[in-house]
Amino acid sequence: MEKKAKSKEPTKAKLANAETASIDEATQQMILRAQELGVETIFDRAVAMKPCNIGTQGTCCKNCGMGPCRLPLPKSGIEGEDNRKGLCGATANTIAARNFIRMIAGGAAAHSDHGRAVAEVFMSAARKETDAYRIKDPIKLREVAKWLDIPTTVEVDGETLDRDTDELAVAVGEKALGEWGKAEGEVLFAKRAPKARYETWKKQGVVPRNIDREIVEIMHRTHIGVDQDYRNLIKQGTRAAIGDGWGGSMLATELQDILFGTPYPLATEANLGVMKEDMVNLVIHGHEPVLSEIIVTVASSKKWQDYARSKGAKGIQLSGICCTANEVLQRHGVPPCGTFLQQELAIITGACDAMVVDIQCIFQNLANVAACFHTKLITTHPIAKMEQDNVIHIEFDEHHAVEDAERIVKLAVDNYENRSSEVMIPKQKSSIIGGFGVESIEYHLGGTFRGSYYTLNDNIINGRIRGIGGVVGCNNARTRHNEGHIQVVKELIKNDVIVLTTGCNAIACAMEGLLTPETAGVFCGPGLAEVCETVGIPPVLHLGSCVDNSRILLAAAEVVKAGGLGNDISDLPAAGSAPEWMSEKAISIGHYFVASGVYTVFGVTLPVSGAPVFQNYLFKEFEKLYGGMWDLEIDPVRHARKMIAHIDKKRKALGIDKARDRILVDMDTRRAMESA
Ligand code: NFS
Repeated sequence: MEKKAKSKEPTKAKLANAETASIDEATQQMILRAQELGVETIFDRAVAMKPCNIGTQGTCCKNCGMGPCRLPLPKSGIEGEDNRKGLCGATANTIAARNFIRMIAGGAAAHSDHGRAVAEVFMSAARKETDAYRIKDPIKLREVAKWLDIPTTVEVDGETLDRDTDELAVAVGEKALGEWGKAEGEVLFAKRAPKARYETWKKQGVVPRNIDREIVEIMHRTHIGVDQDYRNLIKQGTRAAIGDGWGGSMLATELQDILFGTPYPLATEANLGVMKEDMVNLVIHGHEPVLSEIIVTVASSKKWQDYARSKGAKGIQLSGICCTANEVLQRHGVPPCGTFLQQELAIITGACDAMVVDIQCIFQNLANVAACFHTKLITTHPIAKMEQDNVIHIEFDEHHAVEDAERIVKLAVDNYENRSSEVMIPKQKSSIIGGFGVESIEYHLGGTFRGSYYTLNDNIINGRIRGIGGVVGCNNARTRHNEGHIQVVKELIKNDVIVLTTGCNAIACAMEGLLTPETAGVFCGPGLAEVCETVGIPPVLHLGSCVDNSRILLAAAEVVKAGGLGNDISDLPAAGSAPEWMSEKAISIGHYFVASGVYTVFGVTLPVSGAPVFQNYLFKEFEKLYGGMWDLEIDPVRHARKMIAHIDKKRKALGIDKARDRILVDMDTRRAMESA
């Protein structure tokens, strides 16, 4: 038989279907545009390459040179004893637990190292080694000082005076930096959790000693032949995750607020349509706001706007991707041009004159995409470089922050005239209100008069607000871009659950127009709509970047403190969610939510399905230990309904499951109720 000659034609790469890849029209248009130009994006790669079935189950061990040992669940399931083991005898539970807590270590390290970098810049600013930064929120400085056990007053001639701000800032910076590696004691912010929560952690032996140590210990315990009990492994994962949420991430948020200003609500726009054809487009991408803060100042200065005009542009348009976007959005109103999955698309517009990146969530493929256009891709962080030759590295240092920012802005402006290909910027963009925080929620819902979370609690108790949903996290190219985010959030607000959002979920909601007060009348249940319309807030509150999930923890602690809803976060009618997670940071966040007492549902997949006993421990047994537990639900509507069911369970336990009749009370009755 004659053999068929093999075709010499290169096989055509499979391409993504734009409509099934994303729910967002701007994204769909740009996927098609990329395909038309022959530029490959993550959407195409996700079609061409399937994930590993064993890795997604969490049961591939490559922690030594004898493996990888692969222990997938047999197709027929496990009947009787589970005899699967690696060469050393490690069970599926041990392997999945080791992998899981290594993900926590990766995520906690990323958040915490970000926090440390901010603390270092904070120290330089406090010591006046740089004049690019100064303390912008002295009130928060004093509050944080108290939590770090630093005296905020001094006695002078028998008089108690406020300590000098600069001197206090140095003391805060030094103490904060110590939190990463101090030899004794425990992470000080753990005491910011409600007392009952702290007691639970004490009882379980998971109060972190310092931030770094818990991460290092994960690496030790997961080395071959060390910890081989999934319960003990995850206990260490819990300690490291608490060290992230209530340590590294919280310090990052607090120090950034002190240094750059505590966010208050402001208006801007979101999606690729914020880029402007007749302006220099400089896109800021990454996570650490220390450089982007200065870029915002430089780029908006008259000097540089004039320079852009001298080059024929109408000015400089900044926009952001990922969490750097959330940082400069919440403090300056810089519009986000997209979520994690849209980073390549911003360049494919042909209008991105420069993209400046720092750390985390940055595709290496940006360099390949930038090479197809005139875009200058600039890395800035000593720990995050790229091997491709077309990438420019301008190493940022806070001691010459303004000079660095000016070099970057100049590169972008000078590149404006080099636009070669036709520009195609999608028109889509939505108006948004972003930049909420623990303080502004208190102000908006409590007012200056009350100054507490009482009003929020009151509305939860009377049933207008059914509960609180913390919906956060990434995009994941294995699922339709933004579909999970939007469906989960819409289902929650439809059922009167107020949503606190951060990270890429926040940007997805922004793009969908959910971050406006007007949304309330359209998508919310009647109770939540009434509250939002009365106080003029959106039903979905943008709380910032992923390290700012610490704001959700602190808001939850405030709700507990305000009273009437139990003694602990685990008593609250609240639930967490990451519908499209993909990063190790998301696993660390999910785990500190759970350890803080929150029922937390993830979408897409969770790498524990190959180890049913370990999975059951996380999904069920954990509730007995911490009051919070994990869950996985791929279908977004069912995902939201599971959260609502949990919220209802908590309402019932609190005895507030039957909403009180909404009767108008006169002042005398109200006074009587309040004094009761
Ligand atoms: Ni969070 Fe922010 Fe987005 Fe995911 Fe990445 S940007 S830190 S990790 S992808 S939400």
